[in-house]
Amino acid sequence: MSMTVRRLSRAATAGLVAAAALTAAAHSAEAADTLGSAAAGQGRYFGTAVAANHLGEADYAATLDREFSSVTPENEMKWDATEPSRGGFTFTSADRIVDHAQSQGMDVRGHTLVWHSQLPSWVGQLGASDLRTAMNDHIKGLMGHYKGEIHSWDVVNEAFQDGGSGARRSSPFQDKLGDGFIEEAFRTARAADPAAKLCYNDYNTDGVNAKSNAVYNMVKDFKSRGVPIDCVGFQSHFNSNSPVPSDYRQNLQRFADLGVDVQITELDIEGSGSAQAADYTEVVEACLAVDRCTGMTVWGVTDKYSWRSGGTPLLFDGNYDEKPAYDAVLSALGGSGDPGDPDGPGDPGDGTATCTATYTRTADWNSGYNGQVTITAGSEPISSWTATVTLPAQQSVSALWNGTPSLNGNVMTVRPSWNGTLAAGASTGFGFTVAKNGSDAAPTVGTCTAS
Ligand code: G2I
Repeated sequence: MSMTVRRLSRAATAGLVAAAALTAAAHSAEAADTLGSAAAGQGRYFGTAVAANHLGEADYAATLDREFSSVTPENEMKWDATEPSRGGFTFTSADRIVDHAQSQGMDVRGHTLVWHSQLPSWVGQLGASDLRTAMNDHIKGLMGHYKGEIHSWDVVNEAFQDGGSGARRSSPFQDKLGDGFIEEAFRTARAADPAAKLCYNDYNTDGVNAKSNAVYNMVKDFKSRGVPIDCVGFQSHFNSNSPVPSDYRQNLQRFADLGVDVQITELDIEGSGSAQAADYTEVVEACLAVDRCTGMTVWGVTDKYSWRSGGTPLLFDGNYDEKPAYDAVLSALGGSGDPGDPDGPGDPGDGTATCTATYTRTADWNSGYNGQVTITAGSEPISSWTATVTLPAQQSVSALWNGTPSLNGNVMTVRPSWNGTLAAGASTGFGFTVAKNGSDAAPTVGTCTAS
């Protein structure tokens, strides 16, 4: 009973907030975009993980409320938090997040129903038949409490092993119930809340590899047998050991082609400055390039509360200031920044447009070689760039592509052809073929200038 009352009052509140937001938007056509509004313009949500115990911090709540359109409780919906003893459900912290989100008109992602980690010890002590019942009861209890209030649930999280085997990870569920536990969890989940999208979620599945192949085969099998699955979550925790894979978009697309939505569920990228911004741009562009990529969630609001302490992997620094990565994401989403913010995107001509140019030899043969210059925008979007390439005296250029060259002796000044406009941190490049004429020396690339 009390659940129904809660739900009705939540729906009513959300409706009022949405109406207020529309009015505000109508009156402030010149206001800066936010991550949420820019993503909405692309038909996507832009979310963040949230911890209930930070909601009382004014800057945290203000940043959350301003920027994001979806929230995922970072820990509060996990099994240890919601059913610490068998049948003893507690939703206090999770309710706090859901109530907060709804009061701001944000959607909620549910994370997570069945996972080997953050599992109370009583679960691991059950025999197979009891465990099966407990798993289904947990799904019904948790999903039932939030029925109709969660846009997507991570039904099963991280059930596959890392490494090349593509095997299932050992867990009480896998070890006692066998491979069928995943399918059973999805069937139970569908019945518990038919309105929620049901996702399988994992990490190190972001590119094409043995682990993602195993998940892919499972999803394909589920779709062919009518097991209810709607989406696959790609956690996307990146750093220098685990960079954004070059086949990220292709991997998202192949899952989408199976007939499921894909979502970027726990995005964070260690690093800083323009390199981090460029990586974020790549991720956002990959999602936008895949029709069924319905939204992105970063794994936290601010660097200071990230689980990767020290890795500064998020979009806001510890003072809640927007990082270059923020500008890059906003810009990649097609949003424009605050005209009063000198470091925001959409401020061309503010004198801070920068770029870098790096050279690599991409092909080599006896009499010639191909060179490639990569142009990367700094922390501001740019609308044009200029790079110079000085060739060793004997050499001459016989072809150039993706740029407009003008030659002065052996100095070649290259400007964009079609590729002048770059988001903050984004890259393009031009290539050229050189006749060596007896000299194998490398050309020198001068400073890149941008406007
Ligand atoms: O590990 C990163 C993520 C990988 N994918 C699944 C996610 O659920 C997972 O999130 C992290 C949270 O960000 C951390 O906050 O999951 C961790 C646990 O596996 C969370 O850390 C735990 C700490 O280990 C506990 O000591 C702490 O009590 O957070 C708990 C609540 O603050």
